[in-house]
Amino acid sequence: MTSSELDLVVRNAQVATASDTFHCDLGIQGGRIVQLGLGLPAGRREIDAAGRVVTPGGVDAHCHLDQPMEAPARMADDFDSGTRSAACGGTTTVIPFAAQHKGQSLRAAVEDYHRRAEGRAHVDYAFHLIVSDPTPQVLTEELPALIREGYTSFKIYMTYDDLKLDDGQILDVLDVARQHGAMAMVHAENADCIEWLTRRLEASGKTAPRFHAHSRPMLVEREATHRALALAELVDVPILIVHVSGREAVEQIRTARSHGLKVFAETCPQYLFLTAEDLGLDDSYKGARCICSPPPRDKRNQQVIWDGLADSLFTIFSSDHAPFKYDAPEGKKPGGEEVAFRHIPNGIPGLETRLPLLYSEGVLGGRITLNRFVELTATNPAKAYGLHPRKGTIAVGSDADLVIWDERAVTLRNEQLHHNVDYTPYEGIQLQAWPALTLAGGEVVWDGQNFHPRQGRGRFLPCATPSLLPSSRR
Ligand code: DUC
Ligand code: ZN
Ligand code: ZN
Repeated sequence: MTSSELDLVVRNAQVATASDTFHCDLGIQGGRIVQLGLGLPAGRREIDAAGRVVTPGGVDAHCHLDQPMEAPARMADDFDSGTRSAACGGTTTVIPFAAQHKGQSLRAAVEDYHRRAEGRAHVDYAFHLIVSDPTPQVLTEELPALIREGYTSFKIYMTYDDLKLDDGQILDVLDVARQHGAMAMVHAENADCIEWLTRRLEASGKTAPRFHAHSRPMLVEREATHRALALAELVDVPILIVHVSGREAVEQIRTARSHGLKVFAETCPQYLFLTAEDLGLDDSYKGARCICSPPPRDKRNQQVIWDGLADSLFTIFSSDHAPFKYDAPEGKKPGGEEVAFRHIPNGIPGLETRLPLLYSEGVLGGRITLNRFVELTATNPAKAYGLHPRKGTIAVGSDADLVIWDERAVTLRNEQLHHNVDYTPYEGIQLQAWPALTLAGGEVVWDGQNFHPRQGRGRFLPCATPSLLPSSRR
């Protein structure tokens, strides 16, 4: 190939990968990176990245888009608005969840979810499964077949009545992960403890949003994390604990690792930038905006999470984007009412703000290295879910999914975001950077001012076996 055939050259970039930072030009052809070098000849299009850091497009491996909910709740973002918002915040691959409802076949859940995504996504996407009804048919036929077809990760819940599995069911599902080399993700909170505490709070009239945090103290997460780790040890399979919120779960994970267990861990922006006080200091309903599970903790626990990001405790940094409008009957005010916390949909938006928050406070705040930022937000999620090296890195042959960073002061306002939610939990926060440009498959999707849609740009990505798993499991 002659270099004149290049579609695009990104010039003078300060490229960061999970392992290295280096200065070079990037040659892009047919949506992929085909050359990395110094002094590449002119391309058909040129972008000057002089003085700018360039990282791989983000891989958001935990987000909920258009996930069917029990009425009246409805997610505010579908694949259109959710992936638009992702792209404008530098994320070029999303992995939301195809959730099985009890009584539904897993295959039907996947087909339904494909219909929701098809033709609407602006960035590439894969699916995790949520297994809520592990019938013999699911365990012996559907799940193994779906893993073979590229759905190589699934989430299991230890709480939420409509999703939770008991310990025997968890063991059965983990055994399928072990046999077929899939990645099992666990939502670790003890359902019975939450129910018991919630009833006690309700009995004493404590139903305001802030009591959500009281109903799910760290002990609840600690116990379930410990149990999930024990169940995985019994089955002898690696697991990934999602949305770890603070010290007690972190300690369980560190201890399990020190005993040689293969455990991966994920955390999210809400555990760095929010505390339980954001759910309210009094009985105001506004705190409903920040209701998510596990709930945000306190400043000391934020530091524990930062420490785990800086050392090797955490594998992945995801958003857990679960978008509900605040002032809406299908959102945080079910049926238009201010209801008791147990009835408020759980989840907060975060697809667009995940990378700028961590880049600003983590990298520019001196808490993590630039390479660790790339590892947590792109490379490891791509490896954990079988998308690497096509996604999650900057290398010859990888998709040309890139973020060019603009290191400038930004005061975050919901009106500048592109999701379909009427608030951001991070309103008014001072950021030090925002993507100046996002490239997805070599096309500009965000230029720092405007979003550039193209119908059908986002493609479905079947996942390979996770490359973070030991090779004997692949
Ligand atoms: N917790 C979850 O487990 N999922 C979505 C949102 C939330 O708060
Ligand atoms: Zn969860
Ligand atoms: Zn979630």
